[in-house]
Amino acid sequence: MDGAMVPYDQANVHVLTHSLHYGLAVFEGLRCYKGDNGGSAIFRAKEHIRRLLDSAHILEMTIPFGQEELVKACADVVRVNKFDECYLRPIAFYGDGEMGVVARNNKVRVAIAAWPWGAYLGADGQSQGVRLKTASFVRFHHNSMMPMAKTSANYVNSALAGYEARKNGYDEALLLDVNGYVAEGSGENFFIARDGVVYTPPLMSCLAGITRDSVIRILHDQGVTVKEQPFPRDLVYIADEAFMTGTAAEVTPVRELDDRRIGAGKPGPITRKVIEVFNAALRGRDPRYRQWLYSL
Ligand code: PPE
Repeated sequence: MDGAMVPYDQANVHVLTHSLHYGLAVFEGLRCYKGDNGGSAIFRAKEHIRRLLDSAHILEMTIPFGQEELVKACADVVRVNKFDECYLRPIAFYGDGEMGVVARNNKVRVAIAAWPWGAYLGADGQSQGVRLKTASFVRFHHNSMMPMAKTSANYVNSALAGYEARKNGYDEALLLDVNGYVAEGSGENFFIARDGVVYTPPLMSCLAGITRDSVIRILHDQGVTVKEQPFPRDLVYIADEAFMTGTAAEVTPVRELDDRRIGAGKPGPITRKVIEVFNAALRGRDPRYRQWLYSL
């Protein structure tokens, strides 16, 4: 925290922490995996920290550490906790001092936490596929919030949609953009496959997911055509396959949207192949993707 290693009980902030009140914080989520060779590695650490710095740039927030220092700090946090697998959460936020929405002189604080985190959408969901509901809340336009920045404030929209879906008995929400096209899940990017072609929404109204990028690369390497283009919810209803991607969710198959079964209602061949190659990449089994691993 702020450059020093501190025990959990001392990693505290004041209740007047500016970002707690106004949501001006940027964060990341990374996973560290134990490789087949016995050593652990953080998946695409540099890319995640780059996105953290990009998110801060969008907010005009100056993080007092560089990319290399932050990547190294992530590795240190895993090491001192003696984890071989975990989730990592770097966050940068304005500390206490001045109050008021536009106060900008408070110190920018940076913390990195780590904890073990299992299947984000449940173990059954990860193996059998999850059930989604189209959210009544629309994913915000780039001129009201900044979907490309991973800001804490953006997650109010995600939480509203995510709670709504779960309260109604679904596993997760699918949010549409202001034009009515599919945007993303509350914490995941979204893909469908139809007739062997994979579609995912372009980088409009959604986060530039690092898992999304990894999966697109994997699909290209498998010779599968990936089209980054807008599509509506009814194309999802008639898709052969669907899946969500995210650091927490990894690659999670989707078996239903709005009570319509997608394809055979179970993980399809393209989804299963992506999961297989992705898992091999995470654990250092596939030499093509070794440069994605930051070894501890
Ligand atoms: N969209 C959103 C809105 C999102 O929050 C995430 C990650 C993604 C897409 C996928 O991005 P990436 O992780 O780079 O592939 N969501 C994070 C937060 C989850 C949470 O509940 O906290 C995550 O997966 O770490």
